[in-house]
Order: sequence, then structure tokens, then C-alpha cells
Amino acid sequence: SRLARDLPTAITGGQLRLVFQPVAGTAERRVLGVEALVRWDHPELGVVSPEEFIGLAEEDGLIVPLQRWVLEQATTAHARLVACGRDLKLGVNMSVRHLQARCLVADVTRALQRSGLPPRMLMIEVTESVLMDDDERLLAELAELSALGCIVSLDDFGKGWSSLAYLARLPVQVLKMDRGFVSGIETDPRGAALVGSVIDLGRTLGMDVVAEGVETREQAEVLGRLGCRFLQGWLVGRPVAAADLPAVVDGFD
Ligand code: G
Ligand code: G
Ligand code: MN
Ligand code: NA
Repeated sequence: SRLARDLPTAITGGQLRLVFQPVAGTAERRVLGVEALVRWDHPELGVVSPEEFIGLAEEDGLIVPLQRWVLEQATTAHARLVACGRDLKLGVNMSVRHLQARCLVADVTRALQRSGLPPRMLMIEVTESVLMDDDERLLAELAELSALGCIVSLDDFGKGWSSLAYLARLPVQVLKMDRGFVSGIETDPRGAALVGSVIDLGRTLGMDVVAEGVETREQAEVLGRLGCRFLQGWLVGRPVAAADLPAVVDGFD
């Protein structure tokens, strides 16, 4: 395809850029972190979503260099923000292929060293589906990231079908609850009850829960009542360029 053909140039030719979406506290009403999201500015096709090219990068063996670029850029930009006195976590999405390639831990270590970002400020986000095949080696790699001091989160939690028994064994500290759970909770008591059980599950397992896709004040209120401490979504903020983050973080109310 056109995208597959052009992807190598995107990575080496400066066509990728990162945007950062804020995560806020429910009770603590301030921005507590950001999630880095990659964009491809294709010279002819315009902005291409990662949904369209991450899979291609995985198929074509380009995912490791792409994720290295993301890690380097995100940690460097974030270290600058932290150096200006802002105490924020950085979430970076990772591909399971990078874990399988056995170089994620080394690449994360290098990015932390180069940027000077404290490990405790970096959260590595892996999707649930990725971890379903129950590969002990992958779990060990994730545990190594935690040993480095990084946070590991399970992204899109609830979208797939991971078993509860399996979840308990995962070396992750944060559940990012898929936005499918959040939509409609303000009007649907069953949906709200379900979200409540995910939050309780997180508490039982000692994991923080971040609600994704929060779009309205009503949803935020329900989530707060159900004990959810962290919110992400358009209500908190849309993804913005690194240069615009200080204004978002400092102007939040
Ligand atoms: O906000 P957005 O439309 O960019 O997100 C689309 C999807 O792409 C999300 O599932 C998100 O997790 C994923 N994604 C965004 N940036 C990255 C990245 O740098 N690496 C990987 N592997 N996935 C990403
Ligand atoms: O990493 P993850 O799969 O969670 O990627 C976040 C995705 O969700 C991105 O595509 C981002 O643009 C999208 N997103 C972020 N906030 C909202 C929101 O409030 N509503 C909706 N519908 N999508 C959102
Ligand atoms: Mn994510
Ligand atoms: Na998600």
C-alpha cells in the first residue's frame, strides 16, 4: 500500500510528530500526567492516525525504530517540562513487538539516560490484547521495566477478554479503562455499575484506574462518585503539541 511504501521515509524524514493528551485527578483537580500520541504528517495525504500505521510498522519490521523515535522524543520533551518544575507523569504507548524483540528494556533505559527523566515519571502503556498469549518471557520484560522504576499500565483495559486470573499475575500498576466503559455511564445505571466493579477490581489488585474517553462533566461526576481517581479524555483536554502543554497544565481548572 501507499502508506506501507512511504512509512520508512516518514520515520527517517522527519514526518512524525508527537502530541500530548493530559490526564487529570478527579479529586485533585490538576493535570497529573500526559500521554504521548504519535502522528504522521504525510506530505500528500495529510495527517495519518497511528491506527493506520502502527500495524503496518509492526508488519514491516519498522516498529522498533519507530518506537525508539517516540521514546526519545517523548522523554526529551517531557524532561524539559519537568525541569521547569512541573511534576507530571509521561505515558508512552508501546508495541508488544518491541517486547518480543527483546530490546524494549534497553531502549527505555537509554531514553531515560539521555533525557535525564526520572524513571518514576515514565509510564509504559501496553494493550491488553498484546498480553493475552501468556508468554512468560514478555511478563518478565514488563517486570524488568517496573524494576527500573517505571510504571507499567494496561491500556484499553476491558476492550479484550483477558481473564481475571491472568490480570492478577500481570506486573502492571495501572489499568487504563477503555472508553467503551465510560460512554453512557451518566444515563445507564448498569454501565455505571460495571465501571464501579472495574474500579473495585483495580483496588483489589492494588492498581490505579484511569478512565479514558471522559467527555462530559456528568461522566466525571459519576466516575468520581465511583472512586475513580484519574480521568483522561476531551473533558480534560485534547492532545496538543509539546509547546502548548505548559499552558494546558498551568491553566487547568
Ligand atoms: O489518539 P489516537 O488517535 O492517536 O490513538 C490511536 C491509537 O494509536 C491508540 O490506540 C493509541 O494507543 C495508539 N498509539 C498512539 N501513539 C502510539 C505510539 O507511539 N505507539 C503505539 N504503539 N501506539 C500508539
Ligand atoms: O492509547 P489509547 O488507545 O487510549 O488512545 C487514545 C485514543 O482515544 C486516541 O485515538 C484519542 O484521540 C482518543 N481519545 C482521547 N480522548 C477521547 C475522548 O474523550 N473521546 C473519544 N471519543 N476519543 C478520545
Ligand atoms: Mn494509551
Ligand atoms: Na486506551
